[in-house]
Amino acid sequence: MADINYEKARIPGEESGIEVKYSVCDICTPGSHCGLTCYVKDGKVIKIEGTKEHIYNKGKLCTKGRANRQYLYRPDRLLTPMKRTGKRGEGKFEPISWEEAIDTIAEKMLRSREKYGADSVAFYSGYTKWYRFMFRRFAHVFGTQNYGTESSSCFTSGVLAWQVAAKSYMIQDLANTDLFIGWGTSGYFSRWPMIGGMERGKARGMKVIIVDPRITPTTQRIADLHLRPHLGTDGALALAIAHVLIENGWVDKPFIEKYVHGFEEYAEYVKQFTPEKGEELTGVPAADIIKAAEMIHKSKSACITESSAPLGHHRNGMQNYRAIMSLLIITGNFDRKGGQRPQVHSFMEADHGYSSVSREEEFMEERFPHEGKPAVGAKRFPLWYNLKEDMQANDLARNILAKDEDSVKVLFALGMNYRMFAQDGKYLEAFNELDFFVNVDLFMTDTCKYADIILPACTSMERGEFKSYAGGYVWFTKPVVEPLGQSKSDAEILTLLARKMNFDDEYLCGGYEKCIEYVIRDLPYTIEQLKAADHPIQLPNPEVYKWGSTLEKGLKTPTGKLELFSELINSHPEWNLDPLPTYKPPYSPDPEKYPFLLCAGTRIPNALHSRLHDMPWERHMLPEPSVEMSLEDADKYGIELGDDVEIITNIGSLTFKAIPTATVMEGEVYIYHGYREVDINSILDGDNLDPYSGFPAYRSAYCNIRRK
Ligand SMILES: Nc1nc2c(c(=O)[nH]1)N[C@H]1C(S)=C(S)[C@@H](COP(=O)(O)OP(=O)(O)OC[C@H]3O[C@@H](n4cnc5c(=O)[nH]c(N)nc54)[C@H](O)[C@@H]3O)O[C@H]1N2
Ligand SMILES: Nc1nc2c(c(=O)[nH]1)N[C@H]1C(S)=C(S)[C@@H](COP(=O)(O)OP(=O)(O)OC[C@H]3O[C@@H](n4cnc5c(=O)[nH]c(N)nc54)[C@H](O)[C@@H]3O)O[C@H]1N2
Ligand SMILES: [Mo]
Repeated sequence: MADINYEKARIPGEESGIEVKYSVCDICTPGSHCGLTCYVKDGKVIKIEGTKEHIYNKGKLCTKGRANRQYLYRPDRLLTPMKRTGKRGEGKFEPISWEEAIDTIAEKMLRSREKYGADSVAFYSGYTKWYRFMFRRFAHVFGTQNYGTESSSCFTSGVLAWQVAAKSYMIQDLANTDLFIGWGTSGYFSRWPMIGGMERGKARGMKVIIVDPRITPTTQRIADLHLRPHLGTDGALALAIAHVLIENGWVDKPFIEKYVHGFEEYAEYVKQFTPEKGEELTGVPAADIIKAAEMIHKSKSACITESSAPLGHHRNGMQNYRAIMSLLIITGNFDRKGGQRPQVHSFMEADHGYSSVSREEEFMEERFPHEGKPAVGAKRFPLWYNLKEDMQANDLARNILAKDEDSVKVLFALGMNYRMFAQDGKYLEAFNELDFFVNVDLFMTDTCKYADIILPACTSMERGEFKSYAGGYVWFTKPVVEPLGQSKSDAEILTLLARKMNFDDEYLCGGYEKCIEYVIRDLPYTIEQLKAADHPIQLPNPEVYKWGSTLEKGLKTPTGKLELFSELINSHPEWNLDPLPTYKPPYSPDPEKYPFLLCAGTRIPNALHSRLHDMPWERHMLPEPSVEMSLEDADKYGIELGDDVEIITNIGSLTFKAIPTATVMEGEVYIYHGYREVDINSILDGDNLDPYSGFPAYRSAYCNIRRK
């Protein structure tokens, strides 16, 4: 039975005119781009399925991926370049030719560079990542450090936390560990492939601790121990667990002596975080804090999930992250099988078995304008700038509205969605101050309505791109249909502009494939060979990481050791940041007025940020912007399912439909973001940012609730 090729059986005969072609879904993040089997007739995709032969999804697709055909043919797809004819935000545009669009954009950018300097132009990318290696270099060749992305709010906080400690980014070794700590993990909704790893781990006897204020399918089906701290109190929980580990001598002393810097200071600081104090600060019972420490002690190895959002989206997010990761450092679970191991932070090659040096990173760094003015946000978030050297996009609206000599005047964006920012109304105000604004998107979004020129991008099904997957799998996709209307891939748009502006860069002027050749030059395959395949192919000898090799080579931190006490931070007293992973509770503007903790953004299966709310298949699963709250609070306030509930913050108020649920703790409310009609980010405080990372406190904002 296993050998039957069902796909063949499903395909109607040749005379039907239906062709089967293969692509990828790029609705979520690279590395998790699932294979799509597209049935194409008369140049149109008529049906989509998950590709059975694809190494990553093996025939499956999630609720979002299933809707790729609706995504491709959404009625508001942009089909031509357009220029604004009405007021900003009004939505009045007229079509123009590509030639006029590229000429105008190049001229405006060059003129601004000449008049005010290259840093008066900023380049921004929304969630999409496949072109970013080109885009970053593009900004640098233009001459500005002002390149920033949605990663100003996603994932990077954890990367920075590890960089402070180890100078390299680390991820969990889920496949080999004895104890997996899912710290803010609900993979069934946000990262289903990770759930596979957790289920396989359970089957071989791996133990699981999940740290999540809510009850989720993961806490119910997978956790051996479920810890429920209040939102944003994770740092205190980690320090209390560390207290128990140190008090009992459950730490790896030889490892600490050899590899760790600052243990004495850290141990001294941690003394105050007794289990009882931990309970008081987090709500997690002292007995469970002790139990978690015992589980870590009894396991031969332990690792902690890297978190892109739930740990970073707090004013104290990065310090909490550091406190959590310190648990691995003091127990020696670093660069050890089953613990945490180094990984190159790359969108296309990390850990994919063919490069020990990141060519992608090299490609992006090569042209960095070191002599240029420091990027937007450098002064306000110096640690971010020191480690990342990008614009911190959460500072962009402030920068523009300041209207001084440092202000950005021209903004060129690929897929910008202003609603991703806290207090996003400031971004609209800022757009109004710009001399010139270009946005490139698939759809006519509300952000596009503020642009002077809009350019139409195309989806993954209409372009070819290089893909790689863990285990040494590589591929170059082919378009399954022609780009709709006059739309073009983002990479092609960058190439057109690079040529128009006479960039002295053979790669950017040469186009996407030329850039990819640079990145994959160590591969034994050419792009043509990769294109000839229908599915990712495995490299003959994928590289396998040698455990301990990073420690052996020596870390690139100031002391060459794992730093619990950061000498980088210590050497910059003017930053006003703490060298130790100290704890501060989430910030409330007024605890009496705003007694509820608000978490805005915890993932739902049928949406990805702003992308899918406008698609019927996805929208019908949760038609109205809603707020989840505890049954106790619903009772107290007389609120029932479907009632209108007003959410009030220090910035404003909005009305959502109530979903009382037993999964949420008393005193907390949960809302998903990205809706056009009721946008939670419009009432979150845009200055409530983490001073270490610049991340907004989307998940420990404070509010009040009122039944309407
Ligand atoms: N309240 C709250 N806010 C949050 C978060 C949260 O948890 N809570 N999460 C934060 C996080 S982690 C993230 S990652 C961000 C997400 O940040 P966003 O960047 O807002 O993500 P999206 O809405 O998915 O995509 C942005 C735009 O890209 C367009 N797009 C899609 N594909 C392409 C393409 O191929 N080319 C081009 N040019 N455009 C394309 C989409 O149509 C959309 O308009 O939001 C952040 N904001
Ligand atoms: N369906 C869907 N999938 C997505 C996305 C999407 O929008 N929709 N977005 C993608 C992106 S950009 C990202 S960044 C990832 C995020 O992916 P994850 O990090 O997995 O996502 P979340 O669902 O935001 O958070 C996971 C769990 O953390 C809990 N949590 C929230 N706040 C806290 C806290 O303060 N402490 C602790 N310990 N737990 C907390 C939540 O209750 C939730 O159950 O998801 C990706 N996948
Ligand atoms: Mo994200």
